[in-house]
Amino acid sequence: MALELLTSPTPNGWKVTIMLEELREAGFDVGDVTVTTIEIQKGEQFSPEFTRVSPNQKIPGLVDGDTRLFESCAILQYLGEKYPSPLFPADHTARWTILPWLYWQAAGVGPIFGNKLSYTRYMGDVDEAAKAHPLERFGNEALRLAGVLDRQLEGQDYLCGDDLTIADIATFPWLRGYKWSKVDITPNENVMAWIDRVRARPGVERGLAYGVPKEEIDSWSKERREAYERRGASIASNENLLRDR
Ligand SMILES: N[C@@H](CCC(=O)N[C@@H](CS)C(=O)NCC(=O)O)C(=O)O
Repeated sequence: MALELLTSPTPNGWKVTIMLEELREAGFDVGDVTVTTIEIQKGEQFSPEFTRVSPNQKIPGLVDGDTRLFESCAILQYLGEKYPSPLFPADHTARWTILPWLYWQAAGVGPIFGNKLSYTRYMGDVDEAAKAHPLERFGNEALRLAGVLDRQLEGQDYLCGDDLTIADIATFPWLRGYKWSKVDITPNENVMAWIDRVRARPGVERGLAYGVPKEEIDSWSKERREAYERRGASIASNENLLRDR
């Protein structure tokens, strides 16, 4: 039965499309994945159909037969277990090297870079003075996290050693968007080299092309930038948070 991915072209969505393409690169036949785009600026994440897959009403969601999954990192782990490879090796010790970094991404990098991005780009109707504190707090914490990543990458190509793993796949989409979230991670040389290394992989290239014209993967057109700002503004609005009450 075909995997069904419910997603959107955002950092959390690209984690899963990159994973699927990296699995194909690793030689697995993951089949014809049915990809359904959830238009989050239109509120499709709140539909009863999507909520059945993702009770948290956020993309991505994955359906594999009777299994319904939400949370991007859980989906990466599920796919890694289903298709054993260096992306998530079967070996116990190797798994427990990777899993803390996967949790670190889910609990730290995603929320912190995501909040920094929201205050930097999307909350156009919030007073500048009111934004100053969250911008400072999330900006400083994002820089600290980039420093943690830089230390971890010292002397190794990927987060957990010589191979790309689900921890890299989870972390990469947020770090590569540092200009968009305006977090100056550039002094972290190991991180910058790692971004280039991960980005150069054909599987990553194909995964990032989901929902984005190939020629715009790295250089955004005015239209795309505006579309992201509109979408981000509707997601970041307080109205969106109150939607399900
Ligand atoms: N922790 C979740 C975060 C998912 C998430 O924040 N998804 C965003 C798009 S990147 C979303 O669906 N936002 C819609 C909303 O907040 O209403 C994961 O890793 O899957």
